[in-house]
Amino acid sequence: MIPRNSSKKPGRSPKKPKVSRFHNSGYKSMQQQKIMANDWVAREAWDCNVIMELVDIRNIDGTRIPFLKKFGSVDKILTIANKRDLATPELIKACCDRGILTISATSKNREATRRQVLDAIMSKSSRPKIKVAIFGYPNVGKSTLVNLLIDRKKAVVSPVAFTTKGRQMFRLNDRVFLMDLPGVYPGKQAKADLIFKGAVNIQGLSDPEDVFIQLYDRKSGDQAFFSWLESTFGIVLEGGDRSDPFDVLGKIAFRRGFLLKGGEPDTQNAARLVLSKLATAPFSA
Ligand SMILES: Nc1nc2c(ncn2[C@@H]2O[C@H](COP(=O)(O)OP(=O)(O)OP(=O)(O)O)[C@@H](O)[C@H]2O)c(=O)[nH]1
Ligand SMILES: [Mg+2]
Repeated sequence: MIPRNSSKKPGRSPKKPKVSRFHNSGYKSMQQQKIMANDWVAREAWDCNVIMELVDIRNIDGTRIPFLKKFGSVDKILTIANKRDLATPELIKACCDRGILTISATSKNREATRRQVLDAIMSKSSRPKIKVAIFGYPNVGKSTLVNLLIDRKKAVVSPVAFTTKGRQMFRLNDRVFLMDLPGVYPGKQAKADLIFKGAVNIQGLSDPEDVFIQLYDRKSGDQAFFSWLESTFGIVLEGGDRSDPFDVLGKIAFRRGFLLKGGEPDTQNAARLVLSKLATAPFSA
């Protein structure tokens, strides 16, 4: 169904893909999943009363889904920034200044968070029954938020991107129904960008060292990045140590005991470890 107040009329309604066509084993299949998931977006966004766009507070603009606007009136879109516990006070303030609600779906203060989100949903629709579809990049915390809102651990949560494979409907109360959806992201993006956004299954990467080097080049002028490497992996990076990303990986490998036959550092494994830890780093690309 196309909403009456939709500014753009879509052409042909996209076909809903079969759940079995979704995959979760590496980068290539992730691209396939994205394309299929975009079909879901079209379908689900038309049918629901509120489109919740969950973004990562550490990279609000980088984790938005602009094409949601094509599938429903802008008034239906409710943008919420999650993972506030990982953000600096400056980031939180910038978000508030933009009028975006900030939450932490893993907060201990569950009832207050639930109330805030529920109020925001209610402010978007006055219908007797409200169907809310939750969209967002993989790993932004959609399923975690669903569990918080329904106060049960019904949606599967994990730090691996693309955990949710199909849509799942949950009843929040007599009035509000929530739909958890697979992660989506717009357009073709560099792998390094997606990793910084937590949208890549790191274990499925065949070239973690190459990706680490890309990230390293990008962050080489950022003191916060080096401080994070030092404190997270228990290494010391003096001026000269910073020039070669392989030296950094070598230090991390030795520190963690990742060694190959003959005592060489296993830099592939070290790179994979760094990339996976980025999901909880206090900064973004
Ligand atoms: N620190 C922190 N971690 C969070 C927060 N919300 C979710 N997470 C973590 O982020 C990871 C991903 O959470 P999910 O709820 O599975 O994310 P999702 O958006 O449903 O991911 P997909 O189903 O893969 O699209 C899990 O390890 C969560 O514990 C938060 O507010 N703060
Ligand atoms: Mg999920």
